[in-house]
Amino acid sequence: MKKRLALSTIAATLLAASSLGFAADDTFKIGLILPMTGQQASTGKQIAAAAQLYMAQNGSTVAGKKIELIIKDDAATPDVTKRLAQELVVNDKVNVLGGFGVTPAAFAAAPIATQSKTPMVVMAAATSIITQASPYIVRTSFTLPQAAVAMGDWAAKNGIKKAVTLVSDYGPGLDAEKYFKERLTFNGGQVVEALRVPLRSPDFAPFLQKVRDIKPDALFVFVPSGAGAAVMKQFLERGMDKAGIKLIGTGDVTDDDQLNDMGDGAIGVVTSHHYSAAHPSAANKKFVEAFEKANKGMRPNFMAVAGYDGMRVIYEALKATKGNGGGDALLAAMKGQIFESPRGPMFIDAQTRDVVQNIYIRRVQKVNGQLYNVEFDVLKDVKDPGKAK
Ligand code: VNL
Repeated sequence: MKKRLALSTIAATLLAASSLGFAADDTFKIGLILPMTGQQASTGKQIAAAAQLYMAQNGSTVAGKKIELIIKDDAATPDVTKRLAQELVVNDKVNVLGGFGVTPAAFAAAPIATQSKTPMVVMAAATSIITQASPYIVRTSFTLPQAAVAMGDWAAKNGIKKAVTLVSDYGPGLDAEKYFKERLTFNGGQVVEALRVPLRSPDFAPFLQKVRDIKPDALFVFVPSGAGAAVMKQFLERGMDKAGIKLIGTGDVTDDDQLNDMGDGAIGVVTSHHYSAAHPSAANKKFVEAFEKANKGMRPNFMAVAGYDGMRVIYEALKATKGNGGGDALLAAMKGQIFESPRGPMFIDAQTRDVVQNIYIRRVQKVNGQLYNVEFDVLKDVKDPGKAK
């Protein structure tokens, strides 16, 4: 009863806000909700920096509208995300919502996007099902099934018969675990143990000790961006690499934000992902150089590229609607966009509103004295395998 009352109050407020119509002024507001503090702060920092770079490079006036970027910190806490999304829609009257560092944050904001008909550009969260939480969601990051399936194929073809999976115990981790296992098993391999660690303040030590005892051919890991260095450190400290256990995973674990500080022990780790700062294209070279220059040498990671592309999707939608489209028109103009991203070719599938992109197989190598994920194989135009089920 109480819940129903609260929901109807929100709906009434949103209705009142939207019936006022679009602000008669010439501003176009983009409200990004990002984890700028707390455990996922690196994700917020990367996306905010990339969004600001995109604006610096492409100007802040589009189709006669002055773009205003509003960044709010939710510390990856869904209750806060929800409140901020409401405030941005009702008080600030943003035209587009964006950001969303973790899956629970994206889910918390989805009903607000639906009720207020505000396009919501997901720039980080990567659980497959997120795009189904609202018809107003468009995603520019990736999905864990996209990346994990590629690793399941690669592992089986590269002598990995027995694997253990170790994932953060929430949406993206469960997707990674499921799709890696399905694919490895399909290819004749086996997951002998599936370990899940808590998302908040994870202690990897007891889990890694267990893996050491099992001694599989490989340990497949998914942890969210920002947690990879801790896993790598503990893995190496236990001498697991020397014991013949290969570390593999989705590219979240060898995140470009942390990779260069992981030490030479990380060399040789193979992962699958949609973006590497070492992606050899002119567009990426330009992006990485400009990003590093604007951010005191900070290397862009897969979060940054999704923020950058997310801004592009918003800018192009604003151009296509000539500055006077509401939420539905903007959303329609986001669907089906196709362009060259620093990651490679990228496409927003009009049916699913999800990203279709290349998934690369990469190996950590030293290039000019720095550690990078060097791409050596590619699966082209991968759709989210989660959508087919
Ligand atoms: C998520 C997925 C978050 C992949 C991540 O880092 C990540 C998520 C913050 O969906 O919560 O690398």
